Amino acid sequence: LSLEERLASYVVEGTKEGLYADLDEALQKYPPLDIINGPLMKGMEEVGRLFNNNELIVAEVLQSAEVMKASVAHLEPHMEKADSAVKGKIMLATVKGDVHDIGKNLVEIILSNNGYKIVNLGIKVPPEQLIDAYRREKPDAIGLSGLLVKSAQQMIITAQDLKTAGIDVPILVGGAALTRKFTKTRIAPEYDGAVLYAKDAMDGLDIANKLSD
Ligand code: B1M
Repeated sequence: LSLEERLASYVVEGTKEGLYADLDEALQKYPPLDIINGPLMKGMEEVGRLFNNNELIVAEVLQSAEVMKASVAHLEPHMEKADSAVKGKIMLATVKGDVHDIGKNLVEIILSNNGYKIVNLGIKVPPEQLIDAYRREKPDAIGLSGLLVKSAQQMIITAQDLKTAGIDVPILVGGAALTRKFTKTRIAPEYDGAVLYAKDAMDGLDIANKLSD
């Protein structure tokens, strides 16, 4: 197998045997984010496909997620860091009912490496918790992540609850079940502030930078 194929296969197989040596080799050729967005994400897509076809069980997908997390942690120190002043404070959460956090945590790494102070509220965060944390932390923006189809619906509810609580800072939304169109036609109308869709973590950074300019 080529290096790229091996990297994808660690994720698919859920094994770390040889992973770190191959990640170090890949770092000689590619920037860390390209390794994540390329071979590692390709592995995750395959995991998603196999899971969908009932060829993998949740326990196996958890091992794949573990490999993805370990890889991101290994690559993180090699990522470019802007030593700029703090550009703003962003609160991140995976919405109520959803446990997927690899994408959200990647967003945290990218934003915090680029001058943002991040308050990461974790997973399955109900609107009430988000509102309490908003009042405590006073962030400049709120980032919501969700991968399940029902999480897209949950984002509508969350936006409504935030609005009712009088909150109108920009909301950044991302995750596999969302689209730009859904964000614009279904979530944004329920909220007083801006609701912006990010297709990936880098897009999230671009949007945050535009907001803070
Ligand atoms: Co789950 N899962 N999962 N899963 N899982 C999906 C999402 C699924 C598509 C798999 C499938 O069936 N093909 C499917 C969803 C179906 C649907 O609703 N459409 C699914 C399902 C069904 C489930 C369960 C219901 C399974 C079950 O129990 N029967 C269950 C849900 C439990 C719950 O949430 N209540 C479940 C559980 C799990 C595990 C716990 C085993 C594990 C998660 C572990 C973890 O996160 N700690 C898991 C995994 C790993 C996946 C897949 C395979 C991979 C997700 C991932 O981490 N990708 C996934 C299939 C897939 O996506 N191919 C799947 C890598 C990550 C970097 O990408 O999170 O998309 P992603 O983030 C991207 C962008 O979306 C974006 O940036 C990132 C890239 O830069 N982004 C943002 C994300 N959030 C953002 C926020 C932003 C900006 C950008 O700003 C705030």
